Amino acid sequence: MRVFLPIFLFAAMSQAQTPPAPPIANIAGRTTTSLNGPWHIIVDPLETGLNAAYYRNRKPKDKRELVEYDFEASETLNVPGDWNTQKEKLLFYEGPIWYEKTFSWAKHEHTRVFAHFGAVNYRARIYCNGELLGEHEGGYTPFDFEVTKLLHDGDNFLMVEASNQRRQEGIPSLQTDWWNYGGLTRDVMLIETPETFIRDYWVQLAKGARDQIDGWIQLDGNHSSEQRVSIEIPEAGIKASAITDGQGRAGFHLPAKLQLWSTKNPKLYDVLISSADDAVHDSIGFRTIETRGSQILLNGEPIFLRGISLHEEAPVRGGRAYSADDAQTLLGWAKELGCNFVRLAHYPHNENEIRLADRMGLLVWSEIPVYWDVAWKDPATLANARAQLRDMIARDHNRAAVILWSLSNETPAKPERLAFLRTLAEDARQFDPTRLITSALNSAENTGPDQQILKDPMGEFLDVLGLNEYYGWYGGRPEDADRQTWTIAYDKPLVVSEFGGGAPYGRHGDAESRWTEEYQASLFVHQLNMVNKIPQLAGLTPWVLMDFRSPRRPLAGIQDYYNRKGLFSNTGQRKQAFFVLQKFYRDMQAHEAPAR
Ligand code: GCB
Repeated sequence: MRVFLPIFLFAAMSQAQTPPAPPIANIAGRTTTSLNGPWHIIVDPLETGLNAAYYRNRKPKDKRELVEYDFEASETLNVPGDWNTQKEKLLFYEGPIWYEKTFSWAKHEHTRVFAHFGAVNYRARIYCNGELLGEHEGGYTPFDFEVTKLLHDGDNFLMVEASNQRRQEGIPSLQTDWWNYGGLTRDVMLIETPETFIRDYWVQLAKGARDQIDGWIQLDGNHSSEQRVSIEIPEAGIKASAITDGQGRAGFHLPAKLQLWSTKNPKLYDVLISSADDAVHDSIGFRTIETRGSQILLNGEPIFLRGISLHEEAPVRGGRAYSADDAQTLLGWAKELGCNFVRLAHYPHNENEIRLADRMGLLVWSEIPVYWDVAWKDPATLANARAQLRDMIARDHNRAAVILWSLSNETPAKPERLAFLRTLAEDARQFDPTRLITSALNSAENTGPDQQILKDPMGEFLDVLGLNEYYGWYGGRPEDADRQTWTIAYDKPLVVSEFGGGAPYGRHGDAESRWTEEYQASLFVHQLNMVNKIPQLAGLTPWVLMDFRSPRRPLAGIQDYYNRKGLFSNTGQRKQAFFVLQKFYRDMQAHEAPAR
């Protein structure tokens, strides 16, 4: 009799595997072969597949042999894409699904090949031609595994056991107010590189300087000899080279006369990074971002962040967004609203979206899913959060649009949470000394009738404070917001990172009746009136651009498993509150200095 291994295997194996290195930068600038499209799948709620070694992808050798799976005959799912919205039976599914893709390959001399995954939610165990490549934890960051030695000419197969099982120790942990979309949610491809290739590079203005580029280039491969690497920005007349050290790394400091990237003029330069064997093009913008007291300065000038929060939820089609078209619709709506800023809640969104923000001149707040309560005392949880932060920053550290790295959202005021988040802040500063660090806080306290104070100790080590408050929805009445006063205990910029209320599109009534467009619009009017009086206010990202699926929102006929706080419905209709915020932003722009 076969003994069934317990489902803890995923966790046990996780400890034995080292997490992959930071992802290869700028996949769009590489030689790639897409593995998108249909993948065969087996839904495996009991984790039978590991014990039965599905990863071998076997066929019976003769008519007597028992093999109880057959990928070739199995149903398919489209990649990229969550599984929940592709098959009705999987809408609420949480557990493992095995994915298999057969592809043909012709080997080239002196190249290396990596299997690249834009994101797999939440844990992935990856196999190539039956061999385990490794594991990855975290549903929103890219990763790659080398497959050079495992590929052969002809047919090969990749296999992924993807599991969206929630775990107490996970990042996020057990509770979220968004759908736990599982699967291979972003692009999958093979990346072919020279034997020694440019893995990553940093080309940005030095902190606070408008005429100096600071940067580095990191090679992967043979580091034993010094190698010449170069950076060229033809349009700015920049051409420089440097020699790598024993770790394959070269740094450079270059004087530069550049047209700065701004929200009004999102200028991007063609940048060419090259080494003896490799060359990568990128489009990079140059700008500075700093704070002075309670102001945020873009290129040395104060800027008010006219923003909106959004989930990575596909408009109209539904499910996890991933495409350039999805990004165009969502960010197009933000622009129409009058935004110069978006808060990409609550996890790193896909690269299409960040690249589009770069081109559209939309500033970005990017966040890791340290959401509500997590296992603060568990070292593995901290290591996982640190890896997600590292990889979020690694993927987007050359994007001018990104100005804020957010470490967390609404974490409870427990002493153990502070050490955890302080470590993340230190990491973020080390990975990226130029951008600002924030977190969405919700620990304001009442100090008297109609008086609140935000003095969360995290404020000590953040550059910008985020404040989520739901006056008029989870407590208080919208019209009473006008009387509320807020004190912020730090002389730092404040972004009110959430407020809002729910209303299905087309549900009308008086402004005192919940779940009506009128109530939501009135809440916006009073909220804007209230927050506009906070002296430190430097930006807003109300909750939320579009209605999104959430298992926490079952109210029949109204929510139907959607969080209805969107200014847009999930099918793209504008609610009354959209026009309230649009007017507020338009009036603000009318009074703004022209150069921003
Ligand atoms: C919050 C959370 C957000 C929720 C929102 C709500 O404070 O940060 O993820 O979706 O409130 O609608 O309650």
